[in-house]
Amino acid sequence: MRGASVKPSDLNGETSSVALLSRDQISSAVEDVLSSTDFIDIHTHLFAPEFGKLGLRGIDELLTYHYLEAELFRSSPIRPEQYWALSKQEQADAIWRALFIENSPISEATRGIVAVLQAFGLPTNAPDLREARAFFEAQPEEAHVRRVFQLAGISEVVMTNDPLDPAESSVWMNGGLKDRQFHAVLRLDRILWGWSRHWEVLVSQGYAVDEHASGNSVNEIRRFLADWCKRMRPLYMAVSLEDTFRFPDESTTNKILSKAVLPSCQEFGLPMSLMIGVRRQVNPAIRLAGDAVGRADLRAVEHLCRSFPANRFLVSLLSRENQHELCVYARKFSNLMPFGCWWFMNNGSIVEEITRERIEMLGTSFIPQHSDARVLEQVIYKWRNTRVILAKTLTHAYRLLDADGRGLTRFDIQRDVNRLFRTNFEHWTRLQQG
Ligand code: FIX
Ligand code: ZN
Repeated sequence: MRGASVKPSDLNGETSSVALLSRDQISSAVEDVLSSTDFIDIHTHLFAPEFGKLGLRGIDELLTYHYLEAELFRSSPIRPEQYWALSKQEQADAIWRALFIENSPISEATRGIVAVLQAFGLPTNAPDLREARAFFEAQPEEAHVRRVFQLAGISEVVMTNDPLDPAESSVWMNGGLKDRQFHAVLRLDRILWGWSRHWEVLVSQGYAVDEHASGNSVNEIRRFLADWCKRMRPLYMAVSLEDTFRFPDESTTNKILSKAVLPSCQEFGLPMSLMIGVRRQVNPAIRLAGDAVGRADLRAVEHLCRSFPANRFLVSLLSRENQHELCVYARKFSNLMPFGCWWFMNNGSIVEEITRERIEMLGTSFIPQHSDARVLEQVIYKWRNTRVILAKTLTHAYRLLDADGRGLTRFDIQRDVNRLFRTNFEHWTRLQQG
């Protein structure tokens, strides 16, 4: 059974979880444990069924993922303004033609589509999308969600919930989240770095704030956060930040972060997730695909971890060049939890490198991956790829341990995998705080 943690007392005999594995058995034991353990997907852009059309699924959404849109403009003469004028189905057709028929789909994102089609027994080289469309349209929503989770080997996913998004807030105001396989996250981008464009929305909701977050604004933002925590019951609060993010400084972002958000996180026992390193809209013509990456100054993370020792920080960084520093800071601050290989980091070669480095520097005290899925079925290929890389990196680490003279059991492997993909997160959130 997936997700069950194995206790030595449950087992006996030669094949038991407490029998020492030979060097040759390590690899298959690791693969076995990884494939039989359900993971928690700690950061996605998926929505529970009660959020209706906000939840994206099916072949047209899969193909028009912004990772693939970026690739389309490299392999087709179509210009962005022509592409945006097409219907969703026409866009998907254009991407299928350019990236799957006229070229081999060997990039990470295109292979992902092939893996999803294959998982459902659909043709991976069809001349058009008719059969795939008919299949996805015929799937009853809730049963399909369960099947996808099962194929992906995940028990729960964590959403990204923006309280200032009118489409979302109407759901929260009218019953909110019910599905127990989805969890909420209070995402604060519009408040933390978009304050000058969004403070009036808070005013319209009855909070007495001003443009500079001065006077009583901080208390009012805390009241706003308290109301939304009650409504959403989030597992953490979150923000994505540019590579130029600094802390401390005199910005409104830092004022709201240090005087409202972090004290509220502390009050409600919630970690704060910082995703740092995006360079927004370097090419606005390609919309969501137009963001890039920049190396961040991690002294900001250092200051935050030191100045707010009672707060816990989940941190993911977009630049490959920042990854080693993050491990070093995690060794200095136990209130810092590195997580995931975010966005441009989520490619096999880089995931392997980062994960190996994290294991070497942090043992099992980090969270290796999240999917960042925007379209439901993406979790199938993203988690499959993660398991393949993790099997390699964990096997490597265990073989080194074996060579150093410490025998290893399946129980040890199960305990480590549980920690990496479940309990490190559960212990930091109310999932295991009652
Ligand atoms: O800010 C974020 O959470 C990012 O992950 C996304 O907004 C980004 O567009 C993405 O989809 C990356 O995978
Ligand atoms: Zn994301």
